[in-house]
Amino acid sequence: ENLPVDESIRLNQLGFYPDQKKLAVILNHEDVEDFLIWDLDSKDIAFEGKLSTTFNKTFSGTNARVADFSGFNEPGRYVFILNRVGKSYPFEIQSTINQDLGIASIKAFYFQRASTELNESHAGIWARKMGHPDDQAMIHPSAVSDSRKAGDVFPSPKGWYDAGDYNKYIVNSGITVGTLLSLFEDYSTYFQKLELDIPESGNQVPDLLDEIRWNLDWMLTMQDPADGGVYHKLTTAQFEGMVEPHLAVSQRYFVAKSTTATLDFAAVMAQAARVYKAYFPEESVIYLKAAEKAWNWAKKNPEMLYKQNEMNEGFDPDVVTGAYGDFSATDEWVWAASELFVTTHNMTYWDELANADQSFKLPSWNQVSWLGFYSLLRHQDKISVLPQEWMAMLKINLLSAAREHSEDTEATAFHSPIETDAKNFIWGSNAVAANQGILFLYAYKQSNEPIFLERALDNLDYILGKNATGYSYVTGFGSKTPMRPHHRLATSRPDIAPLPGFIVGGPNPRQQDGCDYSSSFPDESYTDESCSYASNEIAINWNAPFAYLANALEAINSQ
Ligand code: G3I
Ligand code: 9MR
Repeated sequence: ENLPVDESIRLNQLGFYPDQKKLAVILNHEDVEDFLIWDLDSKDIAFEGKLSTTFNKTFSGTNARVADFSGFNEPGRYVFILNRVGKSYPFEIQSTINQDLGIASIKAFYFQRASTELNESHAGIWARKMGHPDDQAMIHPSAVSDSRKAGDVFPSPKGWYDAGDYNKYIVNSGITVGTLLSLFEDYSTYFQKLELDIPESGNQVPDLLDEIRWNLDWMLTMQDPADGGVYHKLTTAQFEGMVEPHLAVSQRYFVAKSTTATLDFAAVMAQAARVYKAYFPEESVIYLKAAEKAWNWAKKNPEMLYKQNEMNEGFDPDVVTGAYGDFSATDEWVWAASELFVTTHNMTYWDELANADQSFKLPSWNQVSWLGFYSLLRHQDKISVLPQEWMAMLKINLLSAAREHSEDTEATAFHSPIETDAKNFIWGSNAVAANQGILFLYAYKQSNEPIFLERALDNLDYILGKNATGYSYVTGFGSKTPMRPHHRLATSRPDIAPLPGFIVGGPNPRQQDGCDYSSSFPDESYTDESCSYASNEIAINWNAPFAYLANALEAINSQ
């Protein structure tokens, strides 16, 4: 037990469900054969096994072997010991292993709330003063319309800070809220009782829906009531310094309406209208009206794409914060039409879908068609008016994509789907892992094939430590976790631990931040430094799919 922790042993640093596949990956050590699982409570050997004889190569060429201890399923607290080498970080085997993780992944959104103080009773040591009241946000010259002129001020409070910065962007809020509402729709029984310990806890509404509403309230303020168009973002002209929210007081602007923001808004509001109907019937009506108005604006303005560089010519002040620039709205039309159709059953929206590209595209902020298709599949029993072959094609595409993303997993060094393609390592690669996990869970629901559940868990293991850097990429969960995320709420409070429950962006070989990275290999391009916004920032659109994955697995396992 006094063995040193050996970093060549990579495994999920939280642990496993009793009947789950359990793997550790061992780097180097070609000569070692035997491993054992040591029980930290009884201080005894609990299981003995041998490493695989197959060597897989990492991206950097290192030999990797697996230790498979799936046959061991006694609940408890353990370390993995490699004979003559060392031990792993501790882990547990437990039937609710991801419960606290799931709760923290959603509580993270509470920590991101703008326009409110956080009290110690809910936020603990992360209590903070109110920042960004956003009661006097200004119309930027790019956002002028018949009814609103430059310099006019309107309130735009609440919402979640997007990421490590303090701005609020509709496009990114869109996929975030859509993913969280889908999590609720897919596992509503589980969320009836799940407590997040937020100010609204104890009312008659599931906490997840209370939390999401904080952002919906803000999103509503981003629609111009005169014409239904939705502003792209609410932002300072430049990023604020790394200061606490109440000290970040630069003027905030409503910036340019865009087609993508307006359609994402329409999709989210349409979905919210049906989800909240049973809890807040009046809001539900408001949401649907807002969605329809947004849709109508987009119909009249289908080409208003947000191009930040063009916008900066001639406008004062220049706006240089997150662009979320996306030069095709094709997928946003699909998403909005799908959600509006599911909620209203109005065939107008089907017209938009009939000739849509049904091929699978992994969701990301600039690729949202499958948020809509997931919703159509989720509600397939209630929308039987749609042509059956068309719906069948969606299901076929879903399952074959899940197979494709899962293929060759066993041949990768870390036995995870994200590792099967170097192209998965983009800015926010950890959200690629999480979104693949969601794909697998939908494929599992549609087919009942256990391999898909296993693949979702493979990517969760990857996120929590079975990977090329040995980090568990979620703050506060695991033994080696990000301590210096690019997160103004954290960097401005160096005296306390980073806020828990946040997944960082993860390995990104393009390294656009210019920080020092110790490696340039795709899955090693990560540095736990606060300068590293390209690998170590947190963001709501990454936490949402991560929250989906952790909570859905927990819901499935608790059934
Ligand atoms: O479109 C290309 C694709 O063709 C290519 O294969 C791929 C290879 O890396 O790059 C793709 O473009 C990338 C784009 O994201 C779409 O994924 C760009 O290189 C990359 O620089 C860009 O990164 C975005 C980043 O902002 C910079 O604009 C991230 O997706 C996005 O998550 C991030 O979002 C920021 C906000 O702007 C501000 N708030 C924080 C937030 C998180 O970092
Ligand atoms: O903090 C900003 C982060 O949220 C963005 O993702 C990133 C890329 O747009 O930019 C960060 O801000 C940096 C800016 O781009 C350059 N100057 C330093 C800023 C803070 O590190």
